[in-house]
Formats: sequence, structure tokens, C-alpha cells
Amino acid sequence: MTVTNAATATDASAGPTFRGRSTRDWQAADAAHFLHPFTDFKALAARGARIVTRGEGIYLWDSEGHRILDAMSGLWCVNVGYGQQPLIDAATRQLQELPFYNAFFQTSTPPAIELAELLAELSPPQFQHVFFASSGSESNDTVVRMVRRYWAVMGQPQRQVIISRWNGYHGSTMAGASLGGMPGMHEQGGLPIPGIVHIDQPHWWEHGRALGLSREDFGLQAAKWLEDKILEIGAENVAAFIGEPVQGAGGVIVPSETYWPEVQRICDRYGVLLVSDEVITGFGRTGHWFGCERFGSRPDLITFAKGVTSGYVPLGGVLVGERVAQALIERGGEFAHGYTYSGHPVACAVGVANLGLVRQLGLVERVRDDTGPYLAAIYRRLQEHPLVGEVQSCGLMGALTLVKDQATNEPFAPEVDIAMVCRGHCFANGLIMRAVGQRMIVAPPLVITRAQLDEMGALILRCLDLTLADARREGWL
Ligand code: PXG
Repeated sequence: MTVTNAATATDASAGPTFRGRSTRDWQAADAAHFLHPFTDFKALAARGARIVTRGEGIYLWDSEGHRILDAMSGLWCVNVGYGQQPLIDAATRQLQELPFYNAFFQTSTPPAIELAELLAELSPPQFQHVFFASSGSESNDTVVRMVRRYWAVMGQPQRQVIISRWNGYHGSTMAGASLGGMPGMHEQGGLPIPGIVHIDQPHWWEHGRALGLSREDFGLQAAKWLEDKILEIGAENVAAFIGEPVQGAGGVIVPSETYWPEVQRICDRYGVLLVSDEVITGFGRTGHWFGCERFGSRPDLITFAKGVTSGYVPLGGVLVGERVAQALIERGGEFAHGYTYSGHPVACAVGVANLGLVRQLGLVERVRDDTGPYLAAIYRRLQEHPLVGEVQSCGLMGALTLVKDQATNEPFAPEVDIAMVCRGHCFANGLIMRAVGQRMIVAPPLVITRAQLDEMGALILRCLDLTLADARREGWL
């Protein structure tokens, strides 16, 4: 399949139209008025955005009629795939019955209550309460407010500092971007805000190999960086540690098995709250309801968003473990925090329908026992490709690192953005895959079948071949 770059089409008016407008027309209006997230506005305006018009299952269609296999589930969120009727029905019914009411004025709505009840049932046993927001970023702002409030209520108000990791991602608000460890984000806006410090990530390929450590020993070493930081700051000043069980936006960094149990031990030892940011790893992505269950930690708080509604409508929140919840309930008085849309009835109704469908289809077990191991096997085969260095997968998240020399794992020269070249081929061949640094990553919808995983694997292989041909032609090898 070939994709026309509509920005270069000579006679776009003769091409297909969507809602009466040509692709060129949609692109012009987009460039004139829509500032896209994480985008170089000028470069996109010159190129023209791809206009995505429809979705069904794991596939998308653009305004030119091309079918695209969405191996990123939208943006790590469309876990049940596109076009699921139970979610559409739940939203429609709720929009008709009660599209909005707030939860501030001593009021509640049935969908918010039902979803809170369901989340308590599906999450690890220490979670009986939830605070709702509308996105992962907002939820992490709630985390910062809540852990500091907890320590104030507990008579230790000096416990303010939150420790997180470089190359972690926790959102784009002031607190979210500060918790995140993306230097490019910190540079824009004077971040991080006070009281947030970072340690290195548990990325063996990046940090452990050079130290000459086995993966297991490196996991312990990476956890030790947390202990060192707690001791440096003084445990009496540390409120919490936050991390993603598997770093998503950072490039699907799967930690060693030794990492999270040791992090748990350290948090326990110093009384530090543990926050598991499960915006990506929640609701089945790792083959477990929550990534913390896969990796053996017992967090005090869990951040969630994305997969709770499969992205059909915005919803996020914080699962609050009983240690924190009981302190806030029994001793906290009013918690001066909340959003207009905390517990939004339409979003919560879709959440209930979505999690019900995940359960009904047995998607968590399917990822754990069937499609997750199947993806791992496909990735093991891709490792034979000459461009591929490290391969990692966990449930339905996968990453391959592109290298110049497979024998030595030598990376490409910094000026060669090899992953972006590969991503370009994916784009042109009807596959959506993300490029992060030198890594190519996937996180397909949890409804993907074995046959569709084969189709995805074949497309990835074709795009790797095309990238290799480019590298040979351009003399990058
Ligand atoms: N925490 C984690 C772990 C995330 O992955 C957020 C918080 C923030 O969620 P909201 O809903 O505020 O975006 C995220 C979001 C990417 C990419 O390029 C990843 C995310 C968002 C946008 C892009 O991989 N993750």
C-alpha cells in the first residue's frame, strides 16, 4: 500500500473528500487554527497533517482512504479497539439521562459511584478509594497535592520531596512535567518545580551494560540509587517515590525483575510513599490488571487514565490506598482540591462499560497467556534482523533498539535519526509505530489477534528492510 503525501498532491480537489472537504482543505484549516501538542507548528503546517477519519477494531482510515494498523492504540489507550458498541451505548445513554453534574456540592452520580466501586474490586486489595480527574497529567497533580497533604496531616509537613526518574513520563502540566524526567520539557518553562528530584532510570541497556552488571545486579543497583537519594535528602524530608512499572513514553523500558521488589523494600524501610504511575500499564497492558502486580510492588497510590475508558472519553484518577485514604478521611478535614470534571458521569459510564468489556472478553488473561507471549516470540525473531540490537517486551508493549552494528551493538551516529527514518517507512506502509530515541515501540490494542500480530510483525520486518536499504544507500553503516 502506498500513501499519498497529500501536501504534494497536484490536484487535491479531484481526490476523495470527507464531509465535503478535500484533504488539502482540512490540512489548510488545521494549519491555520489548530496548535497540536508536542509539535513544531511551522514544520507541520508545511507538511500537512494526516487527517484520520475513522476507526474499526485495530485499524484506522485516513481522509485519503488508506487503512492503517494502529500498533500504538491511539496513544497507548484504545485498549478495546475502535468502534465498540457497549461504550458507545453507555455514553449515549448517559448523555441523554444526565450529561453532567458535579461532585462538589455534597452530590454524587450513579456512574461515578459504580466506577469507584468497580475500581476497588479490580485493583489490589489495599485500594478501596478513588479520586477522579480527566487525564494522567491532572491525576499526577492530584498525587503531588495528596502526598504532601498526607504528610501534613500525619504531623510531618517537612516531608515534601518527591523522587522520580530521568526519562520517566508523568504528563505535561507543571507538576506532571516536573515529575517527568524529560530534559527537553524541563527546559521550556523553568521546571522542575521545587521539591521534585530525579534519579537514573533502571535501563540496563543504557546504564547497566557499561557498568558490566548482569540485569539482576543492575536492577538492585538502580534501586540503590533511590536509597542513596533518600539518604542524601534525609528520609524525614521525602514524601514519595513515583515511577511507571514499565516506562512507556521513555521507550518501553522494562526493568529487571529485581528492581521493583527492592524499591518496595527501600520505600518500606524509610516510610516513603510509593506511587505507581499506571497511566499506560493499567487495565491489562502488561497481562495483569495493574503493572505493580506484574512486578511485585505494593504501591500506596496508583495513577491511572487512558485505558480506563480505552480513550473513548477523557478520564483519569488516583487510586488511594488505605494508608493514605484513612489518614485523609479520619484526620484530614476538607481536602482543598478537585476538578469540575472529577467523577464526570459520561466519562465514568464509559469507564464502567469499558472495564466490563475488558472483563467479558478476558483481555487481561489473553494478554498474559496468549497474545503477550506471542508478541514476545515475534520480537525474538525480529532480533535476527541486522538492524536490531536489544529487544524487550512486556505484555502488549514492545521495543526494538536499532543499531549500526549488531555484532558490537554500536549505535548509529547521532546525526542519523534512524528511528525516524524507520517511522517514516511505517507511516508510508500503513503501520503506526512510535520512534523514541533509537527505539521503535509498539503497544497495540489488547483485542489484537494472533493473525493480526503476524500482520504487524510482517509490516515491521518490511519497514526494517526498507530502513536498512536506506542506511546502505546513504552510507550510514
Ligand atoms: N503518566 C504516564 C505514565 C503517561 O504515559 C501521563 C502520565 C499523562 O497523561 P495525559 O492524559 O495527561 O497525557 C502519560 C501520558 C508518547 C506519549 O508519545 C505518552 C503519553 C502522552 C502523550 C504522548 O508516548 N503518556
